[in-house]
Formats: sequence, C-alpha cells, structure tokens
Amino acid sequence: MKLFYAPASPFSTKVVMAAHYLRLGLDVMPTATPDNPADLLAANPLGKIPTLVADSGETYYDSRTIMHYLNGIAGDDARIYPRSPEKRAAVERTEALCDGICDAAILVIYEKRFRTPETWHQPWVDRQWDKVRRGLDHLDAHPPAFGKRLNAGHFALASLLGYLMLRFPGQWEEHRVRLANWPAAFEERFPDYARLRPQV
Ligand SMILES: N[C@@H](CCC(=O)N[C@@H](CS)C(=O)NCC(=O)O)C(=O)O
Repeated sequence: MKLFYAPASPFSTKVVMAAHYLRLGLDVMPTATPDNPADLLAANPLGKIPTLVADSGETYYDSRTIMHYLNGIAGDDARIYPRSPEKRAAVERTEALCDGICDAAILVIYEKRFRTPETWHQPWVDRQWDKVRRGLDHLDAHPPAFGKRLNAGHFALASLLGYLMLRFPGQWEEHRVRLANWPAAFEERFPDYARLRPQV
C-alpha cells in the first residue's frame, strides 16, 4: 500500500501510526499538496492528504475512511475500533473531535500561509481558535482512557497533540495538565511516537 502524506500533517501521522500499530506495511510518499501533483489528483480529486492507494490499486480518503479500511484488513486479532457499537461510537467521537480540532488549527495556519496580509480576517481566526480551545478543554476533562489496546481515538489525539506541539508550542498546555501529560503516557504504550508524530 502507498500513502500520499506529509510528515507534518496530523491526519497523515494518525494513519501512519495506526498502520504501524496494526503491523501493516505502508510506503509513504511525501507530497506537497500546494503543488497539486498529478498523481495525487488522480487518486483524490480533492488533492488532500492522506490518500491511500491499496494493493488493489483502489484509492481511499479521507483519513477516517483509511483508518476503517486498515482496521478491516488487519485481521481479527488487531483492531483499532472496538466491536461493541457503544464503545465504537465513543472511539469514533473522540477521533471526530480530535480531527475537528486539527481542521480548525490548520485553518489558523492556512490563513497566514495562503492568504495575503491585507485579507487576513482576525474574527475568522478567532472563531477557529475558539473551536480549538473548547475542544481541548473537553479533552482535558475527558481524556480517552487507556485499556488493553490502543484505538483510533488514541492515535487521533496523539496526532493532534503532536501537531500542537509542532505549530503552537506554549499556546495550549497551560491549565490543561492532563493533556500536557498525555503524550508521555501514550509514548509508554507506543514507543515509536517520537519518530512518527507530526514533524517537519
Ligand atoms: N478530513 C480530511 C482532512 C485532510 C486535510 O485537511 N489534509 C491537509 C493536510 S493536513 C491537506 O491536504 N491540505 C491541502 C488542501 O486542503 O488543499 C482527512 O481527515 O483526511
């Protein structure tokens, strides 16, 4: 399988960490989305990463579709989504929340990266940051517990916090002690975190 990805993209690192955990081989192809590479656009008309090319040649996006696909092909002993509908929905909700916070944080970054200074619109940035703040407060009050296995919610949170450590250091940790300590607890259970978390 091949994955269009970028090492700083939290959605990409979520998928890469999950594949690693499930012991599924993945060839990663570093991809610069602003260049609109033809092979990425052929695989995903949205031109977004991560995009997976399965061994069959079929392509899958977005990251949650890929996570479910990996879960499905990993076999019965390995899984990142629980079987019970309630537990599964709770894991999916954590993943949705973490991904949504990433979406908002990325829009804050894109505002300055892709727009000219005279078009920057602070109320829009503030609105995105409010989503980040509320989402992190919720996760700090209700961090996903660790059980026997890691699940998709853990990988989503590990990617989110890795992205914040990379792009917003010092801007989210204060008063969120449980979240600030969470990456170290995750790394105890997933020692490759330092290598696979978002980075440039
Ligand atoms: N909902 C998508 C979000 C993916 C996404 O926003 N990826 C960013 C990189 S982190 C991207 O491809 N940006 C390029 C663009 O929006 O054109 C997912 O879960 O895969």
